[in-house]
Amino acid sequence: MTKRVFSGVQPTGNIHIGNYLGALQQFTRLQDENECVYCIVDLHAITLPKDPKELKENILDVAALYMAVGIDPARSVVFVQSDVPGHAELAWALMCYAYTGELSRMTQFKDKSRGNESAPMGLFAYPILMAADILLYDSDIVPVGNDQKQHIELTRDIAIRVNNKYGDDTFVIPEGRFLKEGARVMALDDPTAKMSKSAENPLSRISLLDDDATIRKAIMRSVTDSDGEIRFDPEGKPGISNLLTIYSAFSGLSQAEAEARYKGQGYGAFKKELAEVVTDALTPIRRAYTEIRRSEALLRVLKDGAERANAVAERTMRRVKERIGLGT
Ligand code: AQP
Repeated sequence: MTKRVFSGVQPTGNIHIGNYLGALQQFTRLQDENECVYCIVDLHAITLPKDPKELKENILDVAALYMAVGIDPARSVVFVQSDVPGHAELAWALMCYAYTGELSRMTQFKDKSRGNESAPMGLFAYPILMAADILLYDSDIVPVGNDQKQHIELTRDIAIRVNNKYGDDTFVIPEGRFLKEGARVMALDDPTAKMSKSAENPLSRISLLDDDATIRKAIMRSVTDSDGEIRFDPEGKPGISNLLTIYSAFSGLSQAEAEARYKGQGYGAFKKELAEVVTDALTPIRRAYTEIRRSEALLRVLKDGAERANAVAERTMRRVKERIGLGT
């Protein structure tokens, strides 16, 4: 039976190779055998303040990037979250079944709020909106990076809780889909932290739209260690291990094959070849992006996607409201 796949990316600029390897690359692969729904999650983006003009542009940037990496709107539903009202509506209902204790334990909230009492409520409630995004489409599979594991678990817990109260077929219980390699790409300037869009240092990441010179510079300056051996050991050698992960993801070689290939060579030579492998892979994406971003078809794709998504969302909301006892 065909499975329903759902996932999303925030329109916050600087989409990087962590987002690509952890999420986007899986999105394109899953299209062949599943019914896929891919969202640009703009409601999530406002959990931290954004410039309205910039946000609008970033929404279209991510939509164009989706297609540039190979998401095909003829096969998959591509749309913007705030164009489908069911996301916010279901999030409110789920909020009434989630516990403040379980949300307080979310590491992403703890990292981003750092105990600040004026952290926005949206930052705290973000995982519930994510649960609504997923459950609204009766999703079976959710391809995401490792950093989202905890939020997927929470989604499952809330869905099971609601099902226990109102009937097993209220929500489909989704499963996270994580890659073995590339599920957590680390920052180039600090391989103990995950690569992130919002990190201050632009050389901490490789953005999909960076030019070749910037990519080379970021890789050549990446933090490694002083023992000079190219070996996969995330605990002892986080920098080199991260570079090997990136190399293997872009070259198609396994980590062991990559390790064997560079055994006995210096870090400089390895980094140079890594930069080549990465720029070779990203150049066609950048070219496709430029063309799609200029095209008038982009807005039509998003409008059509929102209509298709809304049809599914309205069906789910009717079911959920009926079970809970809401409405006339
Ligand atoms: N470093 C990463 N390695 C692998 N996967 C990653 N993802 C994010 N960072 C890495 C995955 O990318 C998808 C989209 O992420 P998002 O846009 O929803 O936001 P995020 O997880 O908050 O991404 P960032 O880059 O870390 O942004 P900031 O700095 O704003 O917090 C998700 O599937 C995510 O797992």
